[in-house]
Amino acid sequence: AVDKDWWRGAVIYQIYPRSFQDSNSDGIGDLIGIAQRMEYVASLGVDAIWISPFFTSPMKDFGYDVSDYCDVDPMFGTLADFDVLVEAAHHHGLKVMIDLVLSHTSDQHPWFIESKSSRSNPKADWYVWADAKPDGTPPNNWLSIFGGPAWHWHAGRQQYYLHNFLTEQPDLNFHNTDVQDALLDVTRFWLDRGVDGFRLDTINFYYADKDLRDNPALPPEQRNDTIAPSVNPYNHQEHLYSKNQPENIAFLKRFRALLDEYPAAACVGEVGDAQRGLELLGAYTSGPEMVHMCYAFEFLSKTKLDAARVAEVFAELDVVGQDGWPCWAFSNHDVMRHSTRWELPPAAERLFATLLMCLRGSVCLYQGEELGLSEADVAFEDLQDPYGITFWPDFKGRDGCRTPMVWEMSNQNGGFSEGYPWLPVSHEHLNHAVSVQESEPGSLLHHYRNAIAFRAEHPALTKGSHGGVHANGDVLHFTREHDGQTLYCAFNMSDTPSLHQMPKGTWQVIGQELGSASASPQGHLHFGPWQVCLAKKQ
Ligand code: TEU
Ligand code: CA
Repeated sequence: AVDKDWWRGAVIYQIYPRSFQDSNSDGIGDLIGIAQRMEYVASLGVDAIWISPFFTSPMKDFGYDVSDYCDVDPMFGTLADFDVLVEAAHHHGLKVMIDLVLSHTSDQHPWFIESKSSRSNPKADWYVWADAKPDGTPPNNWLSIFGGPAWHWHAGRQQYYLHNFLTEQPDLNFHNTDVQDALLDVTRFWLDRGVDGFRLDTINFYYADKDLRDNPALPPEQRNDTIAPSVNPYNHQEHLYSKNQPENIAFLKRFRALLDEYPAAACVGEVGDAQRGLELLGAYTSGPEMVHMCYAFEFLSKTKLDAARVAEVFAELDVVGQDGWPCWAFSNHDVMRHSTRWELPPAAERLFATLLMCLRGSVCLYQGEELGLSEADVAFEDLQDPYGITFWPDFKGRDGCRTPMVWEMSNQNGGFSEGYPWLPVSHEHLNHAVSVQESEPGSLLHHYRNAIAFRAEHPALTKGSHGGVHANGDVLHFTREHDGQTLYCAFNMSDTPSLHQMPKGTWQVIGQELGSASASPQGHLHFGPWQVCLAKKQ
């Protein structure tokens, strides 16, 4: 029987195809390379892979600018290679999720080429076009995440078009149902080809306000400056009309209805919103006709993840409702790797790995996270990310988390490629290569395997509810419960020892392979630095 609920509590391994494994020595990872490494991915014990975009693309945003949704970019291979990859994944019991970038296309997509050709062609209204103000300036004050106004002047049509990201990523007009239908056809194409699910890029950007009203300024106390406002004022605006429009829900319901025609397809929607993230997560995932889960940004920020912060996030999540299903991540292809971002000592990396595997929700692991890779130092001359090139040195972009995966220490490119890698392999990373950690029983890689296996063995962790997430000083603790199984999870999120009292009841300490602390008969826990305690109710 098909398990329709496979995504609930799943561990999803994110693969950035350019940087995973190169099979033909051109210095760029590809689909056959991924297929060749499926055994490794399966050995981690994860449930699924999410592959960042591999579709035909001019690569202005490294694949997040799609010019043909139904084909593979020659750089990554062919549709036949994709079939090989799906077969390899399924052979190892892994689900395949692909990354659908539906909010915008590349400016080289045939839809856009047609749309820009006149104001009267059949696709004239497929993108968000608007006249200039009388003085020639853009129709409103919306800004692009990647810098400057969100509007680009097109001399041919004598109009502006909307782009929330690069100028080469024009936003589709979701108010037009033909656009929606075309995107659902794309989705069906991949479902028919055997994919098990989707990561949906920027679902909160699908619709733009029909009247294109100006965005208000964001109150100072809500501003979250990752980049100085003098450099990029994006975070000083409340994206009230360019984002999070109520109509998104209606489209997502159409999307879900299509998925439900297939036996067990699931999706995770990406909702990046510094202010309303959890509220939107609740709105988009609560109920069987909504998206299955939302990708949560709460643990991707610079804010140090201490016990109080984790408790606070879960308390907020309780407000949005127990129905909502988050998908947590500490690292991805857009943010600084978390070991560097949070300056974690090795013992803390282990604690965080265990914690991630104990949270209610699903989990994404980003390639190399299981090796404890740090953010790579990429010199300006080697930068590839347009976001980094624009804002250097205030913001160094996303290349530091996108350098190639390291498989072998002895090989100069870490076994990634026999060619010249598109981004340099970090020399520091070589010490953490898979081959090194495989042969060390106490390595972080083995710790991740143990933590993932621990999660998989306990339905309370994958499917269970939690009885409130609490912070007692530096100690984070909660219970997880499912079908008569109750687990207790406690984490000393600090480099100083700590005393903690377990809840009433008889508990058997488990998870010794994860360094679980033993308790006194009275339930006293003497935590060492960054130690955890996992226990099962008798
Ligand atoms: O990222 C979306 C994105 O950039 C947001 O998370 C943004 O940082 C946030 O909303 C700011 O408030 C996705 C992809 O992951 C990224 O690689 C692409 O560049 C982007 O979409 C555009 O497709
Ligand atoms: Ca290649």
